[in-house]
Order: sequence, then structure tokens, then C-alpha cells
Amino acid sequence: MTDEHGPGRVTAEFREVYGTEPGGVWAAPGRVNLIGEHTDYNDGFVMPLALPHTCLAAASPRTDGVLRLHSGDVPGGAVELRVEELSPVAGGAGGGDRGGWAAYPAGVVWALREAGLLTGGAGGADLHFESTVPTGAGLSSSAALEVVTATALNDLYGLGLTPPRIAQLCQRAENAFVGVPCGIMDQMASACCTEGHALFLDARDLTQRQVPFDLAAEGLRLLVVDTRVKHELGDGAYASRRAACEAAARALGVRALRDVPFEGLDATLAELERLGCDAATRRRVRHVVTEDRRVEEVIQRLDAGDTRAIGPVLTAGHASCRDDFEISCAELDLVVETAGAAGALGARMTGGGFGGSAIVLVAEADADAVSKAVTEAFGAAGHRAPRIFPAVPSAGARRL
Ligand code: GAF
Repeated sequence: MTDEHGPGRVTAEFREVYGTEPGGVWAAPGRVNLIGEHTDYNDGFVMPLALPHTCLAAASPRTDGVLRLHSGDVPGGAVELRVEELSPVAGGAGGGDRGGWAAYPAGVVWALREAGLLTGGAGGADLHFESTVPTGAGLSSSAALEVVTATALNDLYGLGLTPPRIAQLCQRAENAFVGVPCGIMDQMASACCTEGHALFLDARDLTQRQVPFDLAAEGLRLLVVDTRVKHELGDGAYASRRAACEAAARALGVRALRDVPFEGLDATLAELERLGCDAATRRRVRHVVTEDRRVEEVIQRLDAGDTRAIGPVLTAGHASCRDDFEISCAELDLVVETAGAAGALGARMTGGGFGGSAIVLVAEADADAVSKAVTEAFGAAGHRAPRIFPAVPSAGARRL
């Protein structure tokens, strides 16, 4: 057995738990989002990149319709379920809000069956997971767990699913089985990102483009600052933001807020006021419409080869998340303010918000000073020390 997070260790652990050899080992990464927050469920644009941190799964198929799930990161034995009994209502293993990590992989198996992809006794499997994606940090540890499960079952059962289809089924699992009304970004990031690139995604039709994002070549670094303030998507605030956006789109008679043109934004906001929409909802709309525009600006600057120039756009995105979408918190704001004052090129919260992580774009030469300034500011404010590490654009889900 090896101590390293890798195929050797999960294989050895699988053997120990199940007493047999696994049929293979798969990996799926966590992500940070460069820009495009809360735009995915508004059919808009996002731009995540995969982290080197992965959820690994060692897995084997079974022929008796039994699903066994074991995690090296959670104390306790394997959870044992019958595939045919999985239902979003009963939850089998219990849902995200219904109690536990096993709902994510169980939900994926349920979603594959619901889509008619696993029939008869198919779908049974033994799975052992180990993850280095920090949990509750807004870095998509849940999506990594879902996507590694679907990728492993796709191979084990020869389902022929493409990465975007895998992402859709994982989103279905999280929405309907776990009960979290997330968009498609995190699952697409985990399934489709490639090394050295950010993923420019149109969340309406899943059109995607791999955008070269070679920070080292430009003497830059993207830091992740995990504030260690627990972020929890199931707590209702995410759902209420989503509901406000959908209500505004209905009031305007458009399919989604993506269809509100940036150029006519002031007129749209005036129209919403006339229709009786409250001020908070109008701010939500302004965030979504301006955020889509910021994704386009980032793309233009990256296409022009000017990565440094995306810094101010990231910082403007943070202000919009903080003031208009109201999903930031004191710790995230402190990262952005302190990093900016210490010489960072730009910074913003990343992911769902209400805690979790921020990203900081910084010249390599300034990275240590900026990290130190942020850590000291946290100490002075009486916050727990943040965890800071570089985001190296990494590969999406794969068999190892
Ligand atoms: C969470 C969700 F899961 C994503 O779908 C996305 O909405 C994000 O918050 C905000 O951009 O990560």
C-alpha cells in the first residue's frame, strides 16, 4: 500500500474493503470558476477550470443489482443499497439534505437508470472513493464525486456516454435525487475541462471552447484562497437566488435572463420596476446580465493574449456578487480587498458563495507577499487562517 493519493492507494483500499481486485480506477477533479457566477441556471456563460485535486474511484461491476459505496474520507463501513430500490423520494442512502455523501453516487446510479441506461440487474457495483478536493469550500467536491461515479459506470457498463451527457446526468442526480437546485457548470467542469485550459461554456446549449490558460508562461499565478467558512448550497439561499432570477425572466417574458440584452439593461430594470419587481430582484437581474458581459470581456482579453488585463474584470465581478447578488461574506470581501491592496491584479469569490473560496490573479513575483498579506489580515480580523494554494488548470474526468 502507498501513502500517496493515487491509483495504487485506492486499489489497495478497494481490496481491503471488498476483498477483490477493482475493474479499474477513475478520477474526476474539483474546479474553480474564473468568471460567470450564477449565470449557468440563467442559460448564460461560465468559465471554470479544473483543479489538480481529484476524487478517485476504484470500481467493479456486480451482477446482482447491489450497489456498495465506501469512502476512505468518511468513517464507517460500506453503504449497501439495492439499485432497483433507489428513488429520489426514499433517497436510498439519504439525500444531501437527507443525510450523507452516499446520496451523490447513489443519485448518479438512479439518474442512469431513470434515463433507461441501466436495465435489469445492471447498475450494481462496488465503489471505493478517496478525494483531495476540499469539501464545503465551494470547489465542487460533490460534482467530482458524481462525475467520477458516472465516468466509472460509463466504462464498466459500456454506456457510450459523452462527457457533456455525463455532466447532465450528474446534474439530474443532484437536482432530483440529492435535492440541490444547482446549474450545470460544476459537472461540466469536472467532466470536460482539459489541462492548461479554461472551459468557456454556453450553459444554454452546452457549446464549449477550450481556452488556453497558461499562467506560468506569462509569469502569473492564480491563487485559491479557501476561507474555511463552510459553504452549503442546500441551505435555501442558493434556491432563493435562482427563484428570483426565474421570476424576473417570467415577468419579462423571456426564456431566461440570458436573453436580456446588456445594451438595454437600464430600460429592462425600469420595466421590472414598473411591473412591481422589488429592488433586490432588480439587483439580481443586473448581476446576471453584467456577469454574462464580463465573461465575454474575459474571453476577448484572453483571446487577445492579455491575461493580466482580466484582473479588473474579475474584481468587478466580485463587487457585483457582493452588492447586487449579495452572496459574498466578510471573509471573501477581506481576501479581495487585501489582495488588491497588496498588489494582486484582480480577485473575486468563486462558486456559489456564502463562504467557500476566492481566487486571486497575481504576478508570480508578488504571490508570496499577497498570500502573506491575506493570512495576516485574517489573523488581525480574528478569522481562522485561510488555506492558500495555486490553481493549476488540470484535466477533466478520466480513467487512470
Ligand atoms: C454552484 C452551483 F452548483 C453551480 O451550478 C453554479 O450555479 C455556481 O454555484 C454559481 O456560479 O457551484
